Amino acid sequence: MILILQHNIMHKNKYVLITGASSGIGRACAVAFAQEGYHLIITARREDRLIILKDELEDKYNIIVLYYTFDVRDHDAVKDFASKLENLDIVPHILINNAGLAVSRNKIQEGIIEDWERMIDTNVKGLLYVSRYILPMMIKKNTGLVINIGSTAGHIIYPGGNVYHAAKYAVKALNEAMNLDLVDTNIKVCSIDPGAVETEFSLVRFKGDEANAKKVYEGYEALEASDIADIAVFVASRPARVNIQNLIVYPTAQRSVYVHKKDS
Ligand code: NDP
Ligand code: 8X3
Repeated sequence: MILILQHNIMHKNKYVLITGASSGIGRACAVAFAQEGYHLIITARREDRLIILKDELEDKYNIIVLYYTFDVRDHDAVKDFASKLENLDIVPHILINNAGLAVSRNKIQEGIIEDWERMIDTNVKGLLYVSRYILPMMIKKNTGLVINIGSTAGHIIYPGGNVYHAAKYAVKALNEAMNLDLVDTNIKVCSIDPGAVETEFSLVRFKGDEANAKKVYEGYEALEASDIADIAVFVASRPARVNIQNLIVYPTAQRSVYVHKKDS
């Protein structure tokens, strides 16, 4: 309890805004930053999960957790969310652009257009919408950090990954661009680019097919969502002069696109 109170004093009144906090890496970031005593603004589409998380973290860490339910692909909803924060006079100190997904693993010539739209609209346009409305608020305070959750899929291609790769290569480009655009501010920008992390990612990719999703993580130890959250906390705890632009993080059993499975 004493430790928790000390942390709260350290980060008093600093908010971390996390998109996609209802599951996986986003949820783990919420827990990790709550442990550090930050207040949270958690967002996603599934309200029931956000409410449970809010109650759990407020009780445990004596912090404020605000939740907002919206789809990052919905430009008007994102704009409306940002203006609600402005009306409350709340400016996030840290923005974690995490909401994202892959859908299917078809070849381009067999691709499903709707899946492509979901990937590009969520991973790229969603990140842009949120950044467009939150960054000006952060710039006014001239302090803070943006963490973009990219992927090793933004660095190297595997078969069937096509449009997901295109989206994550775009996140890599936007991370570099954001760094340049903010060079005359004190706002730091980092992308954390993980390899395989066991979350609901594959369940979403395979449209609820649990058996197929499970196979992705069989025969080796994938990263856990909390591994990425710990790294986000590390990035956020560097001195003001240190800007980590990009971190690539693989499970030990994965090197580039190769995963060493026990039975392989
Ligand atoms: P999960 O499926 O567990 O979590 C994804 C989160 O994104 C959920 O909270 C979901 O919330 C939210 N989300 C998805 N679409 C939208 C949307 N349109 N609007 C708002 N929120 C949305 O997957 P991960 O935690 O693994 O994924 C998080 C990020 O990490 C993604 O950007 C992913 O690309 C990236 N990543 C994942 C890796 C992995 O192996 N798992 C590796 C590298 C990167 P809800 O459905 O409630 O809206
Ligand atoms: C998610 C992990 O391996 O599908 O970005 O690229 S992977």
